[in-house]
Amino acid sequence: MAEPADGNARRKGVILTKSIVYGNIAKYFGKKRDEDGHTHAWTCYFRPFKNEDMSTFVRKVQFKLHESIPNPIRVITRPPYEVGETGWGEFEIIIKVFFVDPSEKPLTIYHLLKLFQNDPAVISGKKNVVSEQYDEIVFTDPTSTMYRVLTSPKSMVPAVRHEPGIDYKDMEEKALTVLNSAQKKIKLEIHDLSEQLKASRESTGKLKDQIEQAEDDT
Ligand code: V91
Repeated sequence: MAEPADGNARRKGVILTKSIVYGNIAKYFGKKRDEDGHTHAWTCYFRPFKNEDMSTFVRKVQFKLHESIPNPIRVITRPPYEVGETGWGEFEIIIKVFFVDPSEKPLTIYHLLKLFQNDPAVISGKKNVVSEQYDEIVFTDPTSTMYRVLTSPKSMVPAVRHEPGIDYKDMEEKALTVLNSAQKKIKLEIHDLSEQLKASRESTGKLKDQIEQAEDDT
């Protein structure tokens, strides 16, 4: 359906955030597979922190895997946004999130695929490796289109599978501490820059007056 004519107008001063979790889970086969030497099955994912259907504001999620893996660029257009593979080694996966509004810059996330952990329960194959990060997407001055899809009430969705044994509350608290201190720092920078701008405007005004005066004198 077509957007309203002002769908691209930005809501100045509005900040909306979305809590997310991304990472991977890995399961050891218990041995090196004869056919291809692969040792692990893994899944890399991008999920909402809270239960919600992210397809209302996410257009697609692109996972860029190691180039030696067939079809290394995997595009997922509907939840769950995840890629499952088998392999033997760790490498960086680039997760690129595209939003419903094409004028919203895609988000790029770097995740190091983790397969190994020095834990007897993991080495024996009894426990899976989980490596994930909590983060927040910050939409500053969203377009009307983004504002609408980010704030419209969501229908109920099946529960997201969060891995057992992970302290999400602790992760969220730690991430929020980092984000709060970053926000304070940015506020200070904005304050300093406004002061600088004010001073520049004053000196521009004075120079304009001098130019006018000089022009009047000729
Ligand atoms: C690492 C299974 C390719 C280098 C040392 C890996 C790809 C790249 C890797 C893997 C680095 C596979 C294939 C056909 C199908 C430390 N692969 N890079 N699947 N980390 O597991 O491991 S591992 S080829």
